Amino acid sequence: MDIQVLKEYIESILGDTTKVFIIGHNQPDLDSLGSAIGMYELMRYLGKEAYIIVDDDKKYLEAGVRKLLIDTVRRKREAQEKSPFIQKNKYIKEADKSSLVIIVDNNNIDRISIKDVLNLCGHTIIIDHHKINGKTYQSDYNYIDKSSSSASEIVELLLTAFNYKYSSATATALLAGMHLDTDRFQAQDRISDRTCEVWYRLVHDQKADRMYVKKLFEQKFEKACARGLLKYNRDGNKKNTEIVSEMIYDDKGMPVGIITVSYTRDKFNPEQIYDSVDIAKAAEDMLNEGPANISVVMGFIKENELQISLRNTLKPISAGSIMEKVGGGGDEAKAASQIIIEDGNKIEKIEFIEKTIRQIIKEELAENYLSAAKVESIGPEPKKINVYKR
Ligand SMILES: [Mn+2]
Repeated sequence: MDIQVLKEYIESILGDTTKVFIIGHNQPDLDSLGSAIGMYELMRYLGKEAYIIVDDDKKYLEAGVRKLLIDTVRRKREAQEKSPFIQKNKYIKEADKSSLVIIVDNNNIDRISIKDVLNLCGHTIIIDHHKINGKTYQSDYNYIDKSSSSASEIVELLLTAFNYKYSSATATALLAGMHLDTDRFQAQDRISDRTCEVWYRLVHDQKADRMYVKKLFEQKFEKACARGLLKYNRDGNKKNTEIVSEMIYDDKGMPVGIITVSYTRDKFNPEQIYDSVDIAKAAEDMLNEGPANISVVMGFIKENELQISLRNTLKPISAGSIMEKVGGGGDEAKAASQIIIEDGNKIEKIEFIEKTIRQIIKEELAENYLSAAKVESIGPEPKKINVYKR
């Protein structure tokens, strides 16, 4: 891919363009937001009225992303400029045939919030580094370079192709995007010589704030602490995690061992909204840190949407087949389900769902563990079944 071609394409259509709308994927990450901020600054430099569309509710954004977004708005306000960010409804009001939409860090049409109103604008461009697939949108010009570490890397190359000395704040946002998608420059296979050149320009020429980027990633750590609060008891006898032992029997019906299942949900703030990934990770943590062979974590991911994540270490139990019974799915080791909880007594409803899952697991164990000899660990960190000594 040649960045000059992208530059020339943008120049060729910009004369007829009045407004530019930049959009990353839904539930934006730091690369999506960082590359959007970079394109915003370029469009402003080229004299265009520009906007970044983020239609996600701020409170559901990942902590680091939310911080970068809020700090960007604050910085603009301090410089007496308007916020770059708008929501979908503003796009619908403002877009017309002289508008350009630039999609960054995404080429999947299902992952943009303005999918159904994309035809309001006259032109579209994609700038991305993800694989193309059946959902790839064919814009007027698709610049998709899989050899780039990140969309932020491509946007930096474009800024440089325009010979534009972008601000330190934009360098910082782009650096955050590259950090995320290269796993903080640990993922060797995603880093090229070009990645290193871009990094050098961001940090040394444009003075990206490396300490700030570090803090954005620490926000993730704070979330990990939130995960800890979800798992462990906060007060006296009340516990968020309950360990349940299920007996297993031999062929003669004699009890020969115990399988432990942990059930976790936030009993102190039952309506607390968690990140979907945190719930899944908490279920993994329960296997790695606790005595459980099977762990179940339940928590809200939206006001009325409950997620159940299940992790399992034992064959022939299948996490997927348990979750299928409550409308979800997965494989042997990992499975999940998302359930819409209509208004009414939410807590009662969660308790009922938990009871149902306990029953399903009990039945699943009864079906599969008539003989303890069948039990086989499928890891990742195998826990021994507590077998009775007789
Ligand atoms: Mn990316």
